[in-house]
Amino acid sequence: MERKKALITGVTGQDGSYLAELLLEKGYEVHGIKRRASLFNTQRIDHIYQDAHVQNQNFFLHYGDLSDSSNLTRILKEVQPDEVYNLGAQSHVAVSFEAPEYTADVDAMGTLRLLEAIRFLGLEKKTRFYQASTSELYGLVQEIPQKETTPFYPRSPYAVAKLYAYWITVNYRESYGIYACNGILFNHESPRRGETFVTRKITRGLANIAQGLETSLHMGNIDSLRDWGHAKDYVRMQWMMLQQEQPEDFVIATGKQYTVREFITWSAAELGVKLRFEGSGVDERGIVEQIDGDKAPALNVGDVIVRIDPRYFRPAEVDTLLGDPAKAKQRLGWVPEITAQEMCAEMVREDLKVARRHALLKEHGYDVPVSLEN
Ligand code: NDP
Ligand code: GDR
Repeated sequence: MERKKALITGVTGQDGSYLAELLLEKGYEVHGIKRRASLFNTQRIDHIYQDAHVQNQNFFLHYGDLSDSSNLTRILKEVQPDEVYNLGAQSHVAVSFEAPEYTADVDAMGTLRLLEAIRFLGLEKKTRFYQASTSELYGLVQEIPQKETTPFYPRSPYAVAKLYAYWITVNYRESYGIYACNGILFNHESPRRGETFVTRKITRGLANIAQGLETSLHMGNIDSLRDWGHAKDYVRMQWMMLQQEQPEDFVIATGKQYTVREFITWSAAELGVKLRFEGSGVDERGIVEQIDGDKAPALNVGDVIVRIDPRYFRPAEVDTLLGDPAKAKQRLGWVPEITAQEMCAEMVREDLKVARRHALLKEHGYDVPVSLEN
């Protein structure tokens, strides 16, 4: 039997890298679209990418962009994929307030461009389509927990763009019989998470502080509640959704929620550092979080200051998200295997390794690449 071909947009991102690994393990020929950038941007997939000059490759990269229809159509024509995973997006909610038009072009129109290319090339019966939809669609929450039938109320240009993408995916399924599904994924993280999303900002920032590379952590709304899972568990479900007889939309979540503040506290406990919260938004207790005493001396860095900085507040916030993954469990037998706390510990461990390397460099007089942009 010929091996299946998959095309992944956003292959250089967090989910793209885990999904590419999964599909390669399953024997797929995997094609990914990467953007041209002035610096290397394939760090997350370098370990699975063989030298392009070697024969018998099963992982191929194509330059492309979701804003470019002719490019997408050409790649689809060349690859003739059995499955398309549309993971590419300007995926940062706060950035979408600063670049709303670009976000709409890539996240909304980009999805339409791919679906139109499938139709234009007559691939409706061959190519299955996965759309990376999001819990941000629920925004101003209408029901808790949120499930497939919960009404949407998007609260950012990102979420509004993703709302279009959600519905155009449904529409092409209903209008042209394309096997197209939405995975409505709640927040999922990993050591490969982009550095400016809240979890990674925390684990990276605190690891750097613990190693004396930074002095404080500047945060926005630490009282918002999220349902955090692990990206590895979630890409497994992306694949499972495309293996069904009939295309359907699924919520993917853990069914548990925690505050950003709790995530900070777990990370500090893992590192054995003490926290002190300062700045506007600090609660009435004056907030001194005492962390597990016997771990504290190990790094001996004193109190870590978490400063609340309104710069990270959003014009409209999504205060609480909690998903109900019952349908995914009943229909596909999917359950998440990694808890938020385990994931946090893994992220801290990985960021600490990097911070230690950087601290060693610094100790020996070399420059340390610590970006303060967050
Ligand atoms: P990332 O931000 O890590 O990755 C986004 C990917 O999209 C990167 O490969 C990026 O390329 C690429 N990309 C950005 N703009 C374009 C463009 N104009 N054309 C082509 N590719 C582009 O996101 P995640 O991996 O975390 O998320 C994957 C998808 O799932 C996204 O669509 C996101 O919106 C959605 N989602 C994510 C959730 C999460 O919690 N992680 C939850 C729900 C939905 P480059 O590397 O060059 O920047
Ligand atoms: P989110 O993720 O907006 O839910 O979107 P993010 O990690 O950016 O924010 C989560 C919550 O933390 C609050 N927060 C901060 N966020 C960031 N980034 N930086 C801070 O300093 C900070 N302080 C507090 C935020 O206000 C928010 O409430 C992610 C993305 O992956 C989307 O692409 C995806 O669709 C959704 O998850 C589900």
